[in-house]
Amino acid sequence: MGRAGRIAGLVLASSVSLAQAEQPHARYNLQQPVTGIAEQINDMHTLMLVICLLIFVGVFGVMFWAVFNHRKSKGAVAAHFHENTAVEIAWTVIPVLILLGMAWPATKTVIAMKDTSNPDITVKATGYQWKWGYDYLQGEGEGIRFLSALATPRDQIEGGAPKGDAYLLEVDNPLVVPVGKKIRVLLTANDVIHSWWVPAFGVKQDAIPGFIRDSWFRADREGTFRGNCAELCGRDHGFMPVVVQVVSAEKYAAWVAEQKARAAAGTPAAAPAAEAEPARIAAAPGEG
Ligand SMILES: [Cu+2]
Repeated sequence: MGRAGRIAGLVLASSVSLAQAEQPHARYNLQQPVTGIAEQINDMHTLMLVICLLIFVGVFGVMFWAVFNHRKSKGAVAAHFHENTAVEIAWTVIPVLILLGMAWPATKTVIAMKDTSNPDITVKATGYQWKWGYDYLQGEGEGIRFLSALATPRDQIEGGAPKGDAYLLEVDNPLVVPVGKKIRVLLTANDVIHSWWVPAFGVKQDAIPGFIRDSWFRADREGTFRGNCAELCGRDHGFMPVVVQVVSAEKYAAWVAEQKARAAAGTPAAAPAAEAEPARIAAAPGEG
């Protein structure tokens, strides 16, 4: 298998395991939505699928009905009509109505996705080859910074040990956020374009060097939610998962206090390499 094939295989494998991790039913559908936006995306996906199915059945139904009932062996003679105004209006107006019916909810959702105003907490996520850096810029936890890198043991990747449930979707330091709060995520990258993607939140935003983009989510329930870098960003593209831990307000406050204490003591435990220079991060060992 060539290099492209290997990359394609990795992408496929990581997205399949992403869907299956913790949610066996997600094998055949989108992941269970955890935010209002993801809920809207899920509903829209179902709506569009139903519309497509109806069009499919309608078009093929008429086609097969015509083929069977107006076949030559039955003595059917083709009708010759041109410039039938009624038909032309119908086949223009009906698709326009269908498109408007799909564009209306889609536009509403896209506008809601872009509304990053009034966040409770703002976090900057920086994509590196191949890990994520998180900076809590505003709100409870302000000042916390750490790197979040793949924690899947090398043995599992090389086939020396059985693969865990969250294979390639586990990190050393997950992003921790409180439940029910609006989290604004600012995105940028240090080297190449990455993409921060958490399907259950309905968030997928490119992280582009030299630019700041943003997105937001408000998780409805606690739990651990997983995603991947969704932009082909280099050799270890398939090895830079996104893990978000949504916890209660109390647990979050405790976590913040712990991080602050660690920072004050200078212990680089759960928040290591806060000041790590990009050059060293890019050349971090342990990959490949
Ligand atoms: Cu990436």
